[in-house]
Amino acid sequence: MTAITGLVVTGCGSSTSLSGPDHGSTTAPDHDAMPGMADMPTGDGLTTDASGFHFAGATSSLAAGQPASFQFRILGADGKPVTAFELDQTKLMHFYLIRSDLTGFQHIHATMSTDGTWTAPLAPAQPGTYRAYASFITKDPSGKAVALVLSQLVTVPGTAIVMPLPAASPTTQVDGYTVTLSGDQIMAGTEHPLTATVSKDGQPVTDLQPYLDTYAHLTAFHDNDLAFAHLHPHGTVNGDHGGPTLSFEAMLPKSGNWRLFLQFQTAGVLHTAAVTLSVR
Ligand SMILES: [Cu+2]
Repeated sequence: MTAITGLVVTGCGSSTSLSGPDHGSTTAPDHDAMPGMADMPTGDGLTTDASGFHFAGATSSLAAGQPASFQFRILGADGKPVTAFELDQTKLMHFYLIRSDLTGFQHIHATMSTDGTWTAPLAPAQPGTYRAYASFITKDPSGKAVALVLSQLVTVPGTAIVMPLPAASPTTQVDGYTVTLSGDQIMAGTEHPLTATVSKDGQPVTDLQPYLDTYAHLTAFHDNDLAFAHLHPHGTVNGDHGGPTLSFEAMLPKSGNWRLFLQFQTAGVLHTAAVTLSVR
């Protein structure tokens, strides 16, 4: 359908990725130019094990309604904790938490102690079933870089008040900002350019600050099974002048509804916009 078609706002000259005839040929160099991009994981993040590595959470339960620490280790094929990681978008570890109804999103940069134990300080979580993800780059025994997203289920005891998934929409609001998605209908398993445009009070926003080496960080979770996807941004950052358009390469591995979490920063404050995207 045309859920996100026809709403393109081309507010600046950098938004040329939507339909350039040589788009395909520019994709690879773009990714190579960004640290970690060439090693983006391809799985759906739904397993605790991949490529000989194991995600070992210290617990599968968190107390409801209070700040908590989630500790975990990444174990190698030899069963020993991995302690050598590579920077990916300026961080060694990206940790995500999301509830089964795609609410309660948290994106945390965990810190590691010398024995390989990672600690993610979490904001209070409401009762329910969650999935906790670790996204990282490390090296396999042969020295080859491996980018992985591993996850496990985490329960927050109590009575869960499950929210219905908001209907697919090209636009959403957060902290006074409006985020509008545009681009072709996204088909499962193929790369599509996706543009997010940020405005405030009807005016284009052009003071986005760099966040993790980009002007926007976009993660997506699939309705029902919580499959994970990280959408790759185009372009490089240059001071606090990001926006109003943000270009991504969207590769969503399966059809259905995805909940997108777009994080961007202005005046030192991080904003997280959530929107539902329908993939065919
Ligand atoms: Cu992160």
